[in-house]
Amino acid sequence: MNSFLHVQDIGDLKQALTEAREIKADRFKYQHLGNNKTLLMIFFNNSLRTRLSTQKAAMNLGMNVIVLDVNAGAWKLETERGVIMDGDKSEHLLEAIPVMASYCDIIGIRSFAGLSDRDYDYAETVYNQFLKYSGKPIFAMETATVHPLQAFADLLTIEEHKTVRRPKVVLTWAPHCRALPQAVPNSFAEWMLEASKLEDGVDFIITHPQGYELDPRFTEGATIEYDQQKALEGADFVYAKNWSCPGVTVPEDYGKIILNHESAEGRSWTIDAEHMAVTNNGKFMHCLPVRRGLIVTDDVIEGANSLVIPEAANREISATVVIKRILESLQ
Ligand code: SN0
Repeated sequence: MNSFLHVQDIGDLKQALTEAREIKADRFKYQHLGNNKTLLMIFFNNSLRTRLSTQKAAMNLGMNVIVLDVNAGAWKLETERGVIMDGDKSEHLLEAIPVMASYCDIIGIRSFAGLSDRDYDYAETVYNQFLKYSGKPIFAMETATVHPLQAFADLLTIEEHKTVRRPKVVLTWAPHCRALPQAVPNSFAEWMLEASKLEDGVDFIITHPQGYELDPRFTEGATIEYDQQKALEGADFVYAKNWSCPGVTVPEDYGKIILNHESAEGRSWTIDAEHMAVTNNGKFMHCLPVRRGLIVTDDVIEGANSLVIPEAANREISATVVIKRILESLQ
């Protein structure tokens, strides 16, 4: 595996899940694989779970790890070509990439969407520059449009906690005070739709206010239900997430908040006990970090049906599987 962005990159999903369970039972099983290999993790944005779980995963595999926070001590990096660099950015990514690549064997990248230029974000410009100019295998630690390590961990969590053969999984938009990327819902939709093709997979529904339609390349074939209450009825898993306008129906709205969290309608999307009451004793999921009172109420996230902690713990497992696959392709 030379690049990890999409569910297709992991190959057979059932096999990947089997491997995840095997690694969870013995997470140091492949410790020889990473001997004398170095992972470089590059962060253009904040991180807690990704940073810790991916480093732990690399350590499970016996690797050395270097972490670079681009915004905390490195030169500010220019990412666009054809600009006169007379501002605050001292170094161009096109020199920085091969330099960084010379010190490592695998690169993980966190680079959020800028949310101002849809084409730039959806072309995965930064990620693809790393792929092109590093000559190393690259994996996404949340890029402009995807967060596959999260979606893989989410699928594993659903598999572990389901009580019926084909659970009903609902992705619901929830209000937020800041404009957030679409990476998490994009990947969640992509992975759930792939899982829905499995015999013992999932039934997947997305609910969001009008105008928040996700890019069809991630939701092709998904059921969209604009009535949140109707979508939540009988749900076995409720996956809440805010995202800003994907600009699918109104391109000028890309990256904007189009339903304010302070409006009555916005607030009506917050997951509380009343919302959970119509589900099938549904489990609550969120990738974290989560804003209480906006996305979810304290009682729901602290309740017995909240999976947010096991979900985060599974990030170590998904990352171990992915880095293991990359190491195997380097052998
Ligand atoms: C990121 C997002 O993509 O929504 C990372 C999630 C894993 N979330 C945020 O940036 C939340 C920031 C905030 O202020 O709540």
